[in-house]
Amino acid sequence: MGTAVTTAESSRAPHRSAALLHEIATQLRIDSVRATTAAASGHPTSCASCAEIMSVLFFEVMRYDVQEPRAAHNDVFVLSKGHAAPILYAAWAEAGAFPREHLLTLRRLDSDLEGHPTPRLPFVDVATGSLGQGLSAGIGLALDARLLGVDRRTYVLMGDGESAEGSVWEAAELGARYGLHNLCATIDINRLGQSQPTMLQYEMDVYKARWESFGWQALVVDGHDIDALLAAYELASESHDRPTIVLAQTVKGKGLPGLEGKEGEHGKPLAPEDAKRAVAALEAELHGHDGPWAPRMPQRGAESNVRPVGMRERAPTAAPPYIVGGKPFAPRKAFGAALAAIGRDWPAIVAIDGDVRNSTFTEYFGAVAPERFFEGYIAEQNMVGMAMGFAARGRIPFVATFGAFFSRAFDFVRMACIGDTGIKLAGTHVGVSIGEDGPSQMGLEDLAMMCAEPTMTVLYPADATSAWRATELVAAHAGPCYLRLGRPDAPIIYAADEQFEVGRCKVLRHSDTDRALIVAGGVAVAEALSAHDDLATSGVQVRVIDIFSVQPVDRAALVTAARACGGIVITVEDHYVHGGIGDVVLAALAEERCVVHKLGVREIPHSGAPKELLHRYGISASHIVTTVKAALAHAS
Ligand SMILES: Cc1ncc(C[n+]2csc(CCOP(=O)(O)OP(=O)(O)O)c2C)c(N)n1
Repeated sequence: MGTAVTTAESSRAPHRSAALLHEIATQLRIDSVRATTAAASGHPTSCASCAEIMSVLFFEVMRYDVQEPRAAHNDVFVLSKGHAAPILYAAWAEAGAFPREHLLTLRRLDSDLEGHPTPRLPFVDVATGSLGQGLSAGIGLALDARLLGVDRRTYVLMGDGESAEGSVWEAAELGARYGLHNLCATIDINRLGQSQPTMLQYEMDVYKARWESFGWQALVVDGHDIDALLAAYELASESHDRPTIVLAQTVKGKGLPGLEGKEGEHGKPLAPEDAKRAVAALEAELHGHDGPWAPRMPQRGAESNVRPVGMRERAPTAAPPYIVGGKPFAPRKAFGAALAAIGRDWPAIVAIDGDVRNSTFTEYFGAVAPERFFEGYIAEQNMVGMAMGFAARGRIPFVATFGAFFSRAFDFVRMACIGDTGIKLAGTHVGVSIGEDGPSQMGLEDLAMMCAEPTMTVLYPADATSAWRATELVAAHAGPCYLRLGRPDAPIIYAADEQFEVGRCKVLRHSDTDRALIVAGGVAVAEALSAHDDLATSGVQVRVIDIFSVQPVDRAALVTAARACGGIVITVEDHYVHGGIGDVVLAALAEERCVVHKLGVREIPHSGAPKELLHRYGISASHIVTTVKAALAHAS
């Protein structure tokens, strides 16, 4: 088994006895079997393989206050292999967080003990269950501890099948890059995935070589040997320069009669009769231990007043410096300036960028708060995962990259939304208006993606002033947010004292004789205003709305405006035509007597000059004019 950590290597102080920890592991197995059989679903064999790991971590290694699970001093545990939720719940019940009987409510609609963990539970920081995400969250949690100056440790438990995910290796690289010695991950190497053996099975030497090559201290242990596990976690805590991975060789279904190491049993609860037999066999191993077992409390020293960073301890604002009619300015650049202005003295704010800081302008924040700026390198999944970890502890993490590249991190975004985790995503370089770089760099489906999440707040500012205010708004907003930020310089249309709100649009042009409503966002707002002026010269009055808040959308204002304009509506957006502003407006007006014409990008675009591309793909002022005229002709 490679270079194994053995009991002999540990010269540590006496631990809670191995016999006792073994007994707790047995109890955790019993609870996992009972709960999954009661639920008639779940993953008992995935719980059974990690019972000793859980027992050792929760009842010997980790220091935490059960009554205050998110206290800044507590060691943190992330169950990345979220399908083993029953054993996580069993551990917390054993620690005294709630009565053991409650475990039998697993997976019921009226219970927070869901199939996979969510932060609805006070002891869960981030939602897991989509494999490959927990380590990234662990990095955010470990960096948060470093920023706070507390010596808490972060523990992450992964599956071996799970470690095939590329995101795990993004996280592995970054954890080493930041020298996170306060981070310790464990892989439960039980040889089996869901439908087949894992790629590496029990090739422990290969695992070790890989993790070491990524810069981690890698310790191979027998994952059912309590003393060996204790020794490994002790060594992990002694690392001063790098994170540790405990490579725990285990047996899937360990301790469950007839199921040990058996293929084809993943995700299958035991039938009631089999469960009875398994529980009886496990209970025979118990020697009358008298739980619940109090975990070790954190040692509160000089820093005992440290609290998690409060989400809204202070929400500073600053006046945007842009002048209406003045020099055009890019929304993305205004975002960078606003983030630096509000974040400089606001400790909750952190920023993570994917090697595009001079395009997203998070470099401004990096210059004023370098200790809270984290280069995420070109690893977008990990960036969003890190942000989840930060946000779980009350920080306000801004993740910035080109809007297009959030698509590769969308599963992380999805999981952040499941956890109602307050990540703040800033997507720049959206639409064809980025110009010459061409379609690979253009965010053209980001609105569809982000608006698909019902709890995601999506703001799309049209100029620098509103981009500044949107940055402040998302920072102060508790839930997940997406900020869509145009690349080119845009005319300044709002005065510094203009008030913006989530869920409110802006009516920019209106008259008593408006015959059509144009709803635009971002770069298309200037096109809509230009179309308005053009139409006015030929005697056609139109109303122009800057949507600003794409989700939630200002339905009341849209309905009022659409009615005032005789039900003729034209939407314009620098985004593919499906799933963006047009569809949001259509949905808002679904019960109205309206005709909605959607102008958006309908084909794969080409490189070119921004203005040229707006025209080529049908979203320029002249297309709006033509569409309005055709719609009016058709209606008359
Ligand atoms: C990203 C992702 N892909 C697929 C699944 C479905 N799934 C759930 S558990 C599992 C097998 C996990 O195997 P492993 O990581 O070895 O964990 P074990 O249960 O063996 O401890 C799979 C494929 C998932 N939850 N997430």
